[in-house]
Amino acid sequence: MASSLKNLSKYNPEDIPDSSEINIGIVVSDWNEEITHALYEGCFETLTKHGVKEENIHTVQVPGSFELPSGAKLLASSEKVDAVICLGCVIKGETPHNEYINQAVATGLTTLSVMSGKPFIFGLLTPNTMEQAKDRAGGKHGNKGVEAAVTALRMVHLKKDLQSSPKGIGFSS
Ligand code: DLZ
Repeated sequence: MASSLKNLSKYNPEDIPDSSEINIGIVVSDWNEEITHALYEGCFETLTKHGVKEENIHTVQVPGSFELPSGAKLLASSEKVDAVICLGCVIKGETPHNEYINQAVATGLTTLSVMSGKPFIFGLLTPNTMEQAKDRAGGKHGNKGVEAAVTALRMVHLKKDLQSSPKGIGFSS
């Protein structure tokens, strides 16, 4: 499997333009907080590394990953944000419960993104074990929080580029 071979969080920082005027929302799930807080640290650090001002990063916590889409919607409605990053960790259990949560989050965030024209980023770990989660929250496969931050910035810059270009496809703000 590809992920057993590499750190998935490697990227070229020069690919991300200055982000000092960007506002970001972050929603963090309390479930598996050892993991989600590590994701948050990686995410926050990456945003500030690219110039996002600390006062322009708006963070809220939700009880579990199932609440990520509704928390994201509430945050986007109450703060001026260019993108919302959702961080959670659902570990596979003895029943299909995890599948329902993961599917609901994926569908919820896709719907929010498409309907609003604003990026809602899927920073949800869906591991089989706690060890796999640790590997992806600052361990040997990097930190999914870093990837989520990079994805958010890339999507915000993509939207800005399209809006400012004559060939822009006309997103509403
Ligand atoms: C109930 C539950 C379970 C069993 N497992 C997880 C998990 O591994 N990760 C997670 O983020 N949340 C879990 N939850 C909580 C649900 O996401 C949700 O908060 C509750 O079902 C209430 O809606």
